Amino acid sequence: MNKKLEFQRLQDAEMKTAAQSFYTKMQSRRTVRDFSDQPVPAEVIRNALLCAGTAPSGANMQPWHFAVTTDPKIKIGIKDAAEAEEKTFYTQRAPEAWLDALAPLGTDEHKPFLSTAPVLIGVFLKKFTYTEDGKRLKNYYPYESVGIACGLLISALHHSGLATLTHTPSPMAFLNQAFARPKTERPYLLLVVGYPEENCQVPAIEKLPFEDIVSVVGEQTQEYFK
Ligand code: IYR
Repeated sequence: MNKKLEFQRLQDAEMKTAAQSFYTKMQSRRTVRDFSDQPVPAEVIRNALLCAGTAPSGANMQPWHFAVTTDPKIKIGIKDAAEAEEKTFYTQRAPEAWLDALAPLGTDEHKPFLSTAPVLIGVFLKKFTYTEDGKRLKNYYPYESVGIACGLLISALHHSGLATLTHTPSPMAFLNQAFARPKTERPYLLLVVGYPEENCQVPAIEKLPFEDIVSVVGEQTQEYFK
C-alpha cells in the first residue's frame, strides 16, 4: 500500500538560493484590479490548476472544485450579479469600520475586471464527497485545505507570469448558478486571472516585517536565528 518517497535533497547552498529567490519572486506579487483583455495560454491555467490540486488536504479528501471560464457571456453574468451584491454591500450592509479598512484599496461596487480579464476561476469547497454508489463521505478540514490550495494556485499563476485578484463577492451564492455547480458545493472565492492593464497602478501597501509576524521561541531558537 505504501511506496518509497523519492525526496530530492538539495545542497545547502542550493537550498539558500532557492529559498531566497522564491521569496523574492513571491514578494513581487501584487493583487491587481485593472486587467487587460489579452488572452492567456490555456496551458498555463491548466498547470496552475493541477498545481492547486497537489495541495495537502484532510485525509487527502481533496475537498475542492475549480470552475474555470473564459466565456464572455458567463463573465458578464458573473459581473452583473457580483455588482448587484456589492452595491448593497457598499451602500447598506458594510459597517463603517469595514469601509474605512477598504478605503486605501479604493474598491467600490464596480467590478469591470470580471468581464475584462480573460479567465475567471470559481473555487468551491465541498464539505462532503459523494461517491459513485451514492455514499456521502465527510471531508476533514475543508476550509484549511481549500485555503492552502488557493495559496498554491495564486503562487503558481504568479510564478507563471500572470496577475490575479482574489475576489470575494458577498454573498456569492450566485456563483453556483453561474458556474453550474451543485448546491452541495460552497463558493469559496473567485479568482480573476490575466495580465495587468498597461500602466496598471496598485495601492502602495507593505507587508509586515519578520519580527511582527514571527515569534522566535526558546533560547536555542534565538541562537539558531542569529
Ligand atoms: N467584496 C467587496 C469588498 C472587499 C472586501 C475585502 I476584506 C477586500 O480585501 C476587498 C474588497 C469587493 O470586492 O469590493
